[in-house]
Amino acid sequence: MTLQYLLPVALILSACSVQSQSQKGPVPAVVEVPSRESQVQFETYVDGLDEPWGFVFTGDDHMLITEKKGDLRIFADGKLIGTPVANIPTVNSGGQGGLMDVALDPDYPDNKWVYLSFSHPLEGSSGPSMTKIVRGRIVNGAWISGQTLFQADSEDYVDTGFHYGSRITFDDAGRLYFSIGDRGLKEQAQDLSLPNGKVHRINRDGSIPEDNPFVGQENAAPTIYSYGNRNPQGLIWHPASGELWSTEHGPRGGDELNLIESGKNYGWPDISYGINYNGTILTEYTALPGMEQPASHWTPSIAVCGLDVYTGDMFPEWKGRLLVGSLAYESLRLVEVKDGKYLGESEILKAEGRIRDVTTGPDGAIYVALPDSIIRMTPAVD
Ligand SMILES: [Ca+2]
Repeated sequence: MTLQYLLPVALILSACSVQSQSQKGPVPAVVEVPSRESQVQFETYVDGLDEPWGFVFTGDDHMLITEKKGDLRIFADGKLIGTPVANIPTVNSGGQGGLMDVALDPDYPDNKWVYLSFSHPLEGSSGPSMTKIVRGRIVNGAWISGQTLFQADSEDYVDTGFHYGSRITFDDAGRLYFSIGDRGLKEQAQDLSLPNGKVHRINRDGSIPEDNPFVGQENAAPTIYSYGNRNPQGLIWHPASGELWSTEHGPRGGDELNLIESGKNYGWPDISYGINYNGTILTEYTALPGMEQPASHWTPSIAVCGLDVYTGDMFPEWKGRLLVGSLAYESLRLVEVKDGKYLGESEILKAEGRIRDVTTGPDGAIYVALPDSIIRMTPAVD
């Protein structure tokens, strides 16, 4: 499908520059962000962490937590175990790399599979690296039965320390989605033969779903689900709507909320609401034919990281809304979406530290990873 689809688009691009000018700015930036901070209170839940990147509940008061430097920590019965999990894969923790997301199999109570994403070095713990996905089980504090589910070709490993993406989520059929950022090589986000700048979809055992959009297409990686994604560090399947949502970092401005759909092109770097970090123009286009618009964008950037759907009962009116973390603004946003559209947002936490990850707990509280801790947010008591 896609070669026929791409070639006409390339022709249209050159013919349509006047028309696309008139398409500029069809999606307004987020402006109104009322505060609902007074509706919540919070307490420290896990202390003594070193740059937690991802975390997941394995039961009430039980968690697995990744630390960027390369440790997987166990929180059990309300206590952080001193010794990290033994024998997990070696990471390249340089730059933005490290041990990144952790997720549980949809049938975890039965099969105990734990999934990890990390910046995998070709050799040792430095040098060329790429996002890799593995699964294994944790028995007596050690990683066992490890399986590689996704690993890029070694010639596609790169020496930058940027934009690993790395979020993992599962849909209701149990298929695994993960993101890889553009690794700082922006043009490669449009190259379907390369793994970076994409959202990927695989089965839980690492096999490739037959209905993936680029299966059977020459010079396209069959794991690719969407492309033109700069650095998605938020990715979540919405259990009620069946939609796949992503937040991705823009350059300077242009952080995006995207509804990710099969085979679609999210435009990076050909369209963006952002500019280069040095203030120069990155692209004159915010919209072009054949490229998806974000559902909304944050300009200036808030540095979006971590995304979940609120699914608990503690805040009944927030059910189904997105929880969006922000590094630079140290802000947790509650975002309302409906039928794939952005409806608005409010701020429910501010200035407690850079937010790397967020999740609804089994008790319905909201848990947020800060630079050295995880906090628990509950309804404010009058
Ligand atoms: Ca985009």
